[in-house]
Amino acid sequence: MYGGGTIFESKGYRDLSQEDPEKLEAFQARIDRGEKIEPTDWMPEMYRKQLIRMIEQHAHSEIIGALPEGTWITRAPGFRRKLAQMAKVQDEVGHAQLLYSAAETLGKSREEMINDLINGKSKYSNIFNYPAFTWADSNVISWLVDAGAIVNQMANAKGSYGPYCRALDRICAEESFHLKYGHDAVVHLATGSPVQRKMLQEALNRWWPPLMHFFGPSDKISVHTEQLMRWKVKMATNDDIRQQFLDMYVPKIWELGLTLPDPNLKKNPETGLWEMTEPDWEEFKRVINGDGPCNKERLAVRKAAEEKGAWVRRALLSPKAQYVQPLA
Ligand code: BYC
Repeated sequence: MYGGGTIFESKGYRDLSQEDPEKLEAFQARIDRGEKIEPTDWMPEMYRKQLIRMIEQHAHSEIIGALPEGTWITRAPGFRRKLAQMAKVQDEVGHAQLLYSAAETLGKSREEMINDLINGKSKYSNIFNYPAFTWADSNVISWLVDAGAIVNQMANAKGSYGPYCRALDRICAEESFHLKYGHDAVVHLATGSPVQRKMLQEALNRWWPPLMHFFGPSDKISVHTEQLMRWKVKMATNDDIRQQFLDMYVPKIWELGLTLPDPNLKKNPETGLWEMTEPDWEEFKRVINGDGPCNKERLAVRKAAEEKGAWVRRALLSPKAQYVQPLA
């Protein structure tokens, strides 16, 4: 449905009906008891493949996600903001390292994952295919995209696959710091001059629709949620996480006197749920399948980094590298 070769189209993997029913039952029982599954434990091939898909996409999102904020390091207003922006971007790349390592425990090498990213075979988060025109765009990412990521990751850190959960725990600790950094930067603009407030409001208007997409398609059309929740890879549905985010952050946005570009956004006092204009899922599909405003640029930057860094990898892997003596 979403194109780009979903996991169910590829050959050579056993589907659940081909697995040993007894092993499958015991596996599900472990998950139901809340046990963690570790890399050397038996697991159905679809569980393995789903985890590789999700963790790999998450890792790519961190590495590509470093780019929109990364472009603002050289133009950050002031030395302190520059230092903080640089540290934040570096953290995101570190998250990718943790996640690639977690995905590698499932049998796909880092080289394959990076190649699949560069060749457009693997997906990464929709949101990083939009441009960060102004410093305020970068601040909105640091605050609200990180906030959205935390809501998702705090839930899934309690999931079933040990290496992914442990990586998420570490990532969330750093993301909470990013969130504070982003909030501080947003408050600075919100309480600044009329020009700063206008710049912030315009950035918020730009990022809101992709942010609503960030949590994934609505539960009515999500493909993987049901099985992933049975396996406790996902601990909440896309709509649940979107609702939690709205609950936590819409009041904070309104508190700053900012508005959101959706006239239908309101909390229904009877259901306790946020109502909103249905996100444009056609745009979402286009963007995640390679046709967003910055997809080509993002992958080109990533590809250039890969090519420029080839000599470093060659040098490190060279047999001569092991003879290099550490400095006394
Ligand atoms: N973007 O069945 P569904 C960060 C795809 S980065 C792109 O609901 P699922 C940060 C989905 O892959 C943190 N594609 O899928 C970094 C599937 O396609 P395939 C990013 C999306 O997996 C730097 C199809 O749509 N967070 O914080 O059950 C700076 C059907 O969807 C998206 C993560 O990666 C999307 N937004 O649920 C600042 C969290 N949504 O694969 C910040 C980990 C859906 O069948 N991932 N698709 O071709 C997840 O939690 C889940 O994968 C999702 C989607 C909730 C995103």
